[in-house]
Amino acid sequence: MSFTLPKLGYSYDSLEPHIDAKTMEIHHSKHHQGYTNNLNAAIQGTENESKDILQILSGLEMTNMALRNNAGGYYNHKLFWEVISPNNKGKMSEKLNSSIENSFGSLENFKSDFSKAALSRFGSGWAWLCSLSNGSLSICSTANQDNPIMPNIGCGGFPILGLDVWEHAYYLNYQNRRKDYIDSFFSIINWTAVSDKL
Ligand code: MN3
Repeated sequence: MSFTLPKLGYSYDSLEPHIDAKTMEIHHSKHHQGYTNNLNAAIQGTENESKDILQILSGLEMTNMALRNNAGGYYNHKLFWEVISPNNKGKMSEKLNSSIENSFGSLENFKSDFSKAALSRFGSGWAWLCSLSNGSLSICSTANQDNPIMPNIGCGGFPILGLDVWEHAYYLNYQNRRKDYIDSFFSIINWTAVSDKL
C-alpha cells in the first residue's frame, strides 16, 4: 500500500500558544510529509508494500535504517496529531482514569513520570505512554523515530500517547526550553482520543 499524509482535525494555529502555527505547519507539511514520502520509497518493490504500518513496524528488520526511520516517523507523527487538540478537548474515560491511578498512583504522578521520560531523552526521540497486555500502563522513551511497536526496542506495550521531543517540534517557540514545551503538552492532550486507544 501507499501511505498518505494524514489530515489534521484542527488548524495549524489552533494549538497556540502551546504550539505555534509555524511549527505546526512545518512539522506536518514538511517533516511528516517527508517521512511519508520516504516510507513509500523504502517499501517500493519490497514485500512490505502489501503490509499495513503496524505489520511493517512489528516485523521490522532493525538494520534497515531507511525503513526504520521513516516507518517510525510516519506512525509516530500520525499518533501525535491524534492525541493532541486545542484546549484539552475531550474527557478521560473511567477506564483510562483508573488505569492511570492503578499504574502510577495519581494523574499528577503520571505527569511527573512522563515529563521525566521526555526531559531525560538525550537528543531526539519520543516519550510514550503504553498499554501492556496485563492491563497496566507504562511510560518509556525511545530515540530518533523508534517506537514501542518495533522489535526488541526495550519499551514494551502498545503506545496510546506519544510526545515528540525532537527540536523541530518546539524550537521556534521554546528554543532550548524543552521543559516548558513538555509542560504545555499537558494542556493540549486529547483525552478522548487517548482513552479510545486503550
Ligand atoms: Mn517530529
